Amino acid sequence: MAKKLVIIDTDCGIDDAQAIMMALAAPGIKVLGITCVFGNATVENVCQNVLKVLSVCERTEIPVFRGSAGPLVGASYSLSDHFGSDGLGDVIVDKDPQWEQKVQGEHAVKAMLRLVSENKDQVSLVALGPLTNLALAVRLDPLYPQKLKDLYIMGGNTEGKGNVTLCAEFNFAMDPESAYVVLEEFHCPTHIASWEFACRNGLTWDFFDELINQDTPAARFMKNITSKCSAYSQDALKNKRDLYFGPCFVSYDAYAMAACIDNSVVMESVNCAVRVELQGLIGRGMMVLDRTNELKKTNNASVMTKCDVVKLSQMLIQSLRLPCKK
Ligand SMILES: [Ca+2]
Repeated sequence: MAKKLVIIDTDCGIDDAQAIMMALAAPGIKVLGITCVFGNATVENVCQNVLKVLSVCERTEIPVFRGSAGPLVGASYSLSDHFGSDGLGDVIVDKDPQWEQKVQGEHAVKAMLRLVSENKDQVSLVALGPLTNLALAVRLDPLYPQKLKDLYIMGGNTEGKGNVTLCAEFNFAMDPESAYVVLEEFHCPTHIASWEFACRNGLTWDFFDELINQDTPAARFMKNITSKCSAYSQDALKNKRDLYFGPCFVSYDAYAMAACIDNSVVMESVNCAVRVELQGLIGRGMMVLDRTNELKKTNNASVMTKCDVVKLSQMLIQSLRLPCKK
């Protein structure tokens, strides 16, 4: 069977690392390239993080491209230290001094355009960070979205619950204009794993312990990068997620990746137009669902609402059994 072709656009924090490993472990997936964007860390750190993940999984043949270092407009918010200042929990001591030579010379946005032109209608794009690279891609080639097979986004919110601001989810809040451009102009099948969707389909901390205590290089790596990270400290009072949804283990980006690998992991979704609020004192960056077609938009998105958590758990377990021969 032909493999599904995937480009991963990432701001490689810990959950991105998990999602990338999920793609690497999936027998039906071929990763054409990984494009980097600022977000959980600087784009330079993100590139290093992706290279590190590929090295742990022994998949260094996959090309890595450096992309946008900041949002389209202004400086939206300072970089998050949710996953540590380097994005991977500030525990990696053996940083690769040669990392820059291992990043491709081609810019991430150009690579996104080229890889899709070479494989028209066959590529699934999985966006796990701020959407800056995607917005630039559609500016350079307005027909770019039509050349994609489909688009999977981790980002946005459906209930007005924010995690970095009162009403906005991190990836959209970091670059609201880019999120707006993508939701308006990517007229391809679009699947969104929102923040609330991930939180409402969280897993137990017992499962997390089982996941990271597997005896494999990838699991040991995941155990190491989560070991000193407050996001994995199980302290119920630490963040808004636990306040709103109760304590649970949530690997955000894994939800979008799981849906791309096997769409049956999505048990229910809402199909409607979506838009990002760009103004407002407290609403900037918030995603709005247009269930009654007030906006008269011609493109809809499939907004995930219910996840098959058993299937997701199996995919997560499998993803940390790397490296393996495909
Ligand atoms: Ca991410």
